[in-house]
Amino acid sequence: MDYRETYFGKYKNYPIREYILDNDKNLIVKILSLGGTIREINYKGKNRVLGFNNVDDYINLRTYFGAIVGRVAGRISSRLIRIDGVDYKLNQNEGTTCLHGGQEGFSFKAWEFEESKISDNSVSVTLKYISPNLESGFPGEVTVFAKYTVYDDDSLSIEYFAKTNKATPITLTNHSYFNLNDDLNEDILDHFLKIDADSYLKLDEKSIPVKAVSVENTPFDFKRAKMIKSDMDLFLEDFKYTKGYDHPFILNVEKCIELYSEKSGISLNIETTEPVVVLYCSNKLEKDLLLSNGEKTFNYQGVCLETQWYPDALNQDFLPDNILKPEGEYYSKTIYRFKNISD
Ligand code: FUC
Repeated sequence: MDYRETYFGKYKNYPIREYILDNDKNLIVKILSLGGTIREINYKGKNRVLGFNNVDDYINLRTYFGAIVGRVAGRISSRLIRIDGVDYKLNQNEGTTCLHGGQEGFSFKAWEFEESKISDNSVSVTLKYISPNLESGFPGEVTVFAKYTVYDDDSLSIEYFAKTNKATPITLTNHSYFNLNDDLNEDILDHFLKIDADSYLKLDEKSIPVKAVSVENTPFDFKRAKMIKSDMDLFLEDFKYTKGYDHPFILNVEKCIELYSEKSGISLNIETTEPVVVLYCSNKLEKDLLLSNGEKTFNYQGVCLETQWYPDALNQDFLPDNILKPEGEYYSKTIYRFKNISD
């Protein structure tokens, strides 16, 4: 187990650090203090996620590559939210919706180093961010910790802890774009994907949930592993605005998600405490951005599997709320386990 740190760049007056968690076997994870961003997941000598090599690209291009997304991941449909009888005006950074915590989202903040730990079978780093009252319009000062742990069985866990001093909605996730091919120039459409979900959320033209629908006989049935492209017919109504999968799946009790590339033989298994995973396949990723290993971006280059609470829960009567109260504590955990089929 090994822990290292380097200087990555500067953002405003903050030095941005890169924290490197290495299990001395097959897995090295690089995390930036900027947005708690996973910049690289090196498994078996190859990088498996999309990332940039400078601070400006992370700030300006707003791809959310590898970042922690918050205070509320996903879209909130209304400008005004009413909490404990008080109206709050949210920042609207995507037309009339507040996407991924708004303009002042957690992804674009310099997080502080809290601690790092090494044990016989794991190495971890914990980052901290204090989100001020009314940041992007949300009520209450929220203190968040994100703990990243790399284990000797080639898994990575991310744990999120948060406290608030006023009732506020909170939903955190990590926005890594996975590509398990050995070559990031090859798209992810022939990755096999399995999602243990009996239903998904149908979306309106602004990608706001309308209702929960059974996956039975729809392209959203991933209960048995199938290639992402198998049923991705872009002429279908479901894909009209999203240009492919960009939908929340309601996970069954097992909460198991599996991604696999036949080309490399590499698989990723995800387990989570969250009720939902949003599947997004970089449908609208800007073209020709320069990635950290020299490749250029294109559509369907990465798969995001964003484990989280139900999107727009605050405004949808058919979905349970995600309000954190001062007496409560937010906790969420997702584990990402890498394997090579030939091992
Ligand atoms: C995902 C999607 C969005 C958006 C963003 C960058 O979370 O749900 O549509 O494009 O990522």
